[in-house]
Amino acid sequence: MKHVVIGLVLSFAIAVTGCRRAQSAAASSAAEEKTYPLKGEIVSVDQARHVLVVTHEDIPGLMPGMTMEFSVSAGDAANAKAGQRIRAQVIPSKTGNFRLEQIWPDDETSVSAVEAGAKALRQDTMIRGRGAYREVGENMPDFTLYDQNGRVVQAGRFRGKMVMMNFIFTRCPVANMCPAATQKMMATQSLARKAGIKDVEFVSITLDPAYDTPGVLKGYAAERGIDTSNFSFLTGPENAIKDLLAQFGVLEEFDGPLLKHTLATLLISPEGKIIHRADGTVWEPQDFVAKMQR
Ligand SMILES: [Cu+2]
Repeated sequence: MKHVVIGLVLSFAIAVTGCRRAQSAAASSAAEEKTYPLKGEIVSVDQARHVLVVTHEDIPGLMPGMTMEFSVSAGDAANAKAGQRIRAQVIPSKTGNFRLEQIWPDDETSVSAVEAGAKALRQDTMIRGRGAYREVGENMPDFTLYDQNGRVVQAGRFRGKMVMMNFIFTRCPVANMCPAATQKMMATQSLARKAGIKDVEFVSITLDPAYDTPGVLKGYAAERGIDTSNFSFLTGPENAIKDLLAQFGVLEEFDGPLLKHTLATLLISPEGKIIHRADGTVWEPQDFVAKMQR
């Protein structure tokens, strides 16, 4: 255990220079804009214009409840369906246009499943205490998160399949950290397919759930042309992500606006056991494929 801790600290020190979440001009100007929490139901979706018609509850300080149009990102538009309940942040513009960001599913079934999952994970992490970190040979922790489509995904869904898992965030601006990790996951997915390996799933969990909503992850995958038939991007409540990172041994630390983190890439057996782990950026897609073939 001691060796593991030292190993992690070392790789953290090496990787610390890596990934920094710099605030772009757009992000910082967005941060200065006043936002208002919204709860409502999607009435219709205009995919071409990226516009949702939403019936929303009263928004104190902004407007009473009504049915109106909001512009959204491409990823949020792609996920939206009439009849969905959502919560989001409204950003009014001076031109009288209203934008929705931070869109999350808000139907009772999804919310209670994800909350129950986060609570169970919290308890499990507390009970494990200093032994929260799961080494190779242990089972992966249970989790309930949202995928990039806004669907609830539980760890159990991957039983019977191998899972290659890593941790990234979409705003990571450092080319050799998260962007490179995503490229290598894609390369592994393609190599595994060419090698005829079936029953393998690729999973990237966000380190930055405050920004990475299902719609943001959807946009991230779409912009990169990622084949999401067996590659999902997961997000969820901040406390659940924090507990998962502790259990998977991924270190993360905010230094002002900068998010510094380590990288870990894991292979999980069809029975849910962690069978291989690569820390940092130095691993080869073909090594993971070779391990999948065993
Ligand atoms: Cu990164």
